[in-house]
Amino acid sequence: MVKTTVSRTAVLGAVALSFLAAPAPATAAPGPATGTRQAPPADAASPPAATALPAPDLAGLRAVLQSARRQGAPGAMARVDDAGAVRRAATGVADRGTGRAITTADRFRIGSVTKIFSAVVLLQLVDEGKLRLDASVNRYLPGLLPDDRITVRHVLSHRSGLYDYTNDMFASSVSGFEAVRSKVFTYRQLMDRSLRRPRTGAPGGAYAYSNTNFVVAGMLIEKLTGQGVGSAYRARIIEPLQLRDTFYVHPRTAIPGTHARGYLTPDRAGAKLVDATRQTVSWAQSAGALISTAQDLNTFTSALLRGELTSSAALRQMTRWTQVNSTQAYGLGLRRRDLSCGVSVYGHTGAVQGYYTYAFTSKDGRRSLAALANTSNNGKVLNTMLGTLESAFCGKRAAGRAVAPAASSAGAASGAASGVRGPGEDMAPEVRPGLPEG
Ligand code: REY
Repeated sequence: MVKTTVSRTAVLGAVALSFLAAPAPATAAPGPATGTRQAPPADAASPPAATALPAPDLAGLRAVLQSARRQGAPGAMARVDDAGAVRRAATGVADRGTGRAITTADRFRIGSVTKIFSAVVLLQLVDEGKLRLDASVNRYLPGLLPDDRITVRHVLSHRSGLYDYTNDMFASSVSGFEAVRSKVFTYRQLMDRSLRRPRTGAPGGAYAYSNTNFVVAGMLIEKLTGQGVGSAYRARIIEPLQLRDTFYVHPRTAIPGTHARGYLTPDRAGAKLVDATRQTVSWAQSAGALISTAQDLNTFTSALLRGELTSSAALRQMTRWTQVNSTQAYGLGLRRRDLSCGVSVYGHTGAVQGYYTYAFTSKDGRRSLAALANTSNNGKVLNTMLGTLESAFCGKRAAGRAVAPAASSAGAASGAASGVRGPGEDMAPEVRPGLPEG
C-alpha cells in the first residue's frame, strides 16, 4: 500500500531521530504482582512474518452483525484489512430517520479507542526523553494528584486507584447523558469529580478501568507538548498515517461528513432509542472523544503493532500486560484479548452514547478488524459484537460461538464455555450495560 509505505518511512524517520536525540527508553519497572505476560515487540526494521491465522469467516461476520441488529442495534458493520485484502460487511441503517443503509465507510464516535491514541502520544514523548513512565504524575503536573506515588505507568495501565467519575455521571443512562451532552468541561473539572470520591485502590495495585486515568493522560499531553490533544493526535498520528477520516472536534457536537447516527438504549425496557449523535463528548475528551472510520482504525492499530508509531522499546512497554480476567489483559492504553482459537489480538473497545466500537489487530499488525454497532447501553449487542473478533481472527474455527446469544448477567454473559466473555472490565462497574429483557 503506497499510503502506508510513504507514511511509514516518515514515521520511522521521526522515531529514528528521536532515538538519536534521546536514547534512554523507559526504565522497566516491576510489573504488577499477578499474571503479567511479555509480548515480544514488533520489530519495525524487519518485515513482519506472514500471518498464520485462519482465514476470516465473512459469513460468520455477517451473522454476528445480523444478531446485533436483532438485539436492538439499528445498524452494524465491520471491516477486516488482511495484508492488503479488504473484507466488508454491513447490515441495517446509519440513520433511522432517512433509512440510509449503514456502510463501512461511515464515520462514527470511537469512544475509548481514543485511549490508544493518547497512550501512543505519551509513549512518543517517552521516546523523546520528555516523559518517564515510572515518574510521579505530580512531577509533571504539580499538586494534581493526592498521592505522589501514582506514576504515569499506573495511570496508563488503570492501576492508579483514581475513581471513575463516569460512574456517577451515567448512573442513569438517558438523564445522565442529557445532562452532559452540551456541556464543556475543563480537565480540572473532570478531575475534581473523581478526586472528591475515595480512591478505589493503592497506586500500582489492582487493575480498575477508569476514564479519570486518561483525563490525566490528556493533561500530560497538553503540558508536555504545549498543544491541545487534538493537535497532538493530528501532528503525531493522524497526519503521519494519513488518517483522512479521523477527527478530534471537541467541543463541537457534529460529526463531520458522512456518518452513522448513534442511538442510546434507555435503561427502561421497551423505551424508544435516543438519538445521541450530537454531543460534545466533553465528559471523555482524551479518554474517548475521537471520530474515525473502520479503515482508519485498521490502519492505526496495524501501524502501532508493526512498530511504526513508537520505538520498539516503547511498544514493549505498551505490551507489558496486567491480567484482567481469563481472556483479557491490559497494557498501556492497549487491551489484549485472547480469542477462543488461541489467537490474541490487540486494540481497544469503545462505548460512547450510541456507538459500540471494536478495533483490534493481530500481533504482527497484518490483520485488523474494526466493527461498529450504532447503539450502546445494550449488553447483548456489546457481547455479540465481540463475535466479530472471533469471525475475523478465528474464522470458521469460531463457528457456532460468535453468534451465541448472550445468556445471563452482563459480567460473564454467554462466554465461559466458548472463551468469549461478555462486557465486563471494559468500563467502570456502574456504567456497564445491563442486558435488556427479551
Ligand atoms: C460511559 C457510559 C462508558 C456509556 C465509558 N465509556 O466509560 C468509555 C469507553 C469512554 O468507551 C453509556 N452507559 C452507554 C451508560 C450506563 O450510561 N448507565 O452505554 O452509552 O469505554
